[in-house]
Amino acid sequence: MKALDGVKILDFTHVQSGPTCTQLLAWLGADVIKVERPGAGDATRKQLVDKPGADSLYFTMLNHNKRSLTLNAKHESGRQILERLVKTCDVLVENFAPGALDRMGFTWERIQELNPRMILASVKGFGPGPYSDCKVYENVAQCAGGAASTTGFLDGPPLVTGAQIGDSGTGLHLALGIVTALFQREKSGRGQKVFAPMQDGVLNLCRVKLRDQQRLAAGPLAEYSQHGRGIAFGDATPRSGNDSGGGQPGRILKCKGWETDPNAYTYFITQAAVWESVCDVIGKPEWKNDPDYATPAARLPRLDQIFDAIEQWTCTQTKFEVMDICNPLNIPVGPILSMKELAEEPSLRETGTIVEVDHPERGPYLTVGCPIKLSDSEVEVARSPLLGEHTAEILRDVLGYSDDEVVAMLESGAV
Ligand code: CAO
Repeated sequence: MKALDGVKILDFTHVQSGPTCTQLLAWLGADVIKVERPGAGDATRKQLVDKPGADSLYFTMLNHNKRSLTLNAKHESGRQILERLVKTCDVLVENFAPGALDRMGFTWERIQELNPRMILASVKGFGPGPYSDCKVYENVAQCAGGAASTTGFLDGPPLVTGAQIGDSGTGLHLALGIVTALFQREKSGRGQKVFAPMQDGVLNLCRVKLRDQQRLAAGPLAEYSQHGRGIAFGDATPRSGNDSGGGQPGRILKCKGWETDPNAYTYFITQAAVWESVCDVIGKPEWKNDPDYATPAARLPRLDQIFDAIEQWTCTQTKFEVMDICNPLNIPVGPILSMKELAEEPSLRETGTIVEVDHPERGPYLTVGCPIKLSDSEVEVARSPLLGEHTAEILRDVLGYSDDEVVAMLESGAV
């Protein structure tokens, strides 16, 4: 048994934000029926193609454990099939451009008429306001949600991050909204709308930067490196390079081999509680009792000097040796791991976080499995569906059409 066994999801999502959400629900046991345009399908099937003719990794890695139904929502019979799916399913998830679902004839009012228990879950770029009509992709959301203005170095331009906080981050927010609405429906008997705007999701993940925005009114942000460098703060939360986001100063520092290996670095946090151990490890025992270094407040204006000294030591060790030496002393450090290292990490394979999947068109490939582990709802990662692979099966088994009706629909171009 899986946590979401019996929950039927009508999955009208495409690209990344919506598919991340429905993939997660599928892993947790929901029956996810992905609706795609006949002949074309989700645009990502043919984006960033690495094996000609095969579905791309972009698509396969976001659509595991789903079934694919091709259906032309603008064809009269296609619309009728969709209506039956709305009546049968528990949740409709979509991330079309604003207004597209309404233009298909599926307004919230119509959906409620068809199925008052239906949960309608949507991702859009923005919530109500000046930009609500805009189409939005990942990096636009990172920029509009406050991530880009607070990422990067002080003397450089705003930066987007590799973590897809706009798309996958919003997909996670949406998934939580959906299971919460399912939980509420148990008591209320009614469906509801669940809405996760990407700007809001990114801003939620940048919460600490809005914290700092307000702290600016009380004076300079002493834990930011620019403070120690005597650089004045402006009126908005600045970019802070690799400074740690909390009250314990940290930086990315070079390790042995950095001259040739772009990832020979470690993150190093000078947590106050273990300062004396840090002094011993880096060969600066005299700093333990020196009033310029002994307290966190005294150290804040000297962070450049302190991290230079720590880096002189980290440069003598590999990033893994730094980890081995510091961990037993409770000094928080973390190696900068490349995607190659993560892909090859045995412990991630063992926990199902990195999974090898076989695919009929492309052969075996690696993917990221479910990052949330439930002790009573085990996840088996199954390959993504081929375009329309389950069309006939869904029409027959989920909607109860006869074989003849299925053939007629296939011939009409509705599916
Ligand atoms: N049958 C018939 N028509 C279909 C269909 C189907 N099965 N599936 C999609 N369509 C139609 C839609 O109805 C829409 O038609 P109209 O505009 O004529 O009403 C059309 O296909 C295009 O849909 P779209 O506007 O959503 O797609 P797009 O490629 O132009 O835009 C995107 C993509 C992602 C920018 C936009 O969908 C969007 O802003 N979504 C919300 C935010 C979001 O999720 N962004 C993250 C995406 S990942 O980076």
